[in-house]
Amino acid sequence: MERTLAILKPDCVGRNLIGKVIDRIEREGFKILAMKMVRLTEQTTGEFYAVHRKRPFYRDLVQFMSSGHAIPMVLAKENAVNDFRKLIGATDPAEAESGTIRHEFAENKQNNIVHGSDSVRTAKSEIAFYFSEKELVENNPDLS
Ligand code: IDP
Ligand code: MG
Repeated sequence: MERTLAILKPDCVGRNLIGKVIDRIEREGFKILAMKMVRLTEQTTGEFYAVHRKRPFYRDLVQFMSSGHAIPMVLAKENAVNDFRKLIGATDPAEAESGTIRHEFAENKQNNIVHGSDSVRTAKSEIAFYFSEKELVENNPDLS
């Protein structure tokens, strides 16, 4: 079963939207393999988003992602990576299709509720960034 990394961002947690967003995720058929609540440091978010370090929005993004608690989770489903990107919608909620999580809940291009890996390769490294093998395999012997 394909896996992807999702993160409920600090705006999602701060606006009490955790349950609503997880409901959407589960209704689309994703299985949550692992999940935890974390308060990320600027150092950690900076590393996670290192691919964007030359972009003008990088500093603000790093500050935003470390401004409150966030919830990384590992999701499993056939075509999990692409299906989750479809479910969350475009980066900018103004461009996200109706029915997508960002269209429904996001305030702006930065505060856009949720992260989703953009390829199977990225998903592998992003999952390893937040979760150990122990958390993934020992908790899910039948799903490993
Ligand atoms: P994605 O989350 O849809 O994959 P990326 O281009 O990978 O979008 O950007 C990572 C995150 O950086 C976005 O989810 C958003 O929070 C923030 N971001 C991207 N582009 C902008 C921008 O133009 N202005 C402000 N924030 C941005
Ligand atoms: Mg991205």
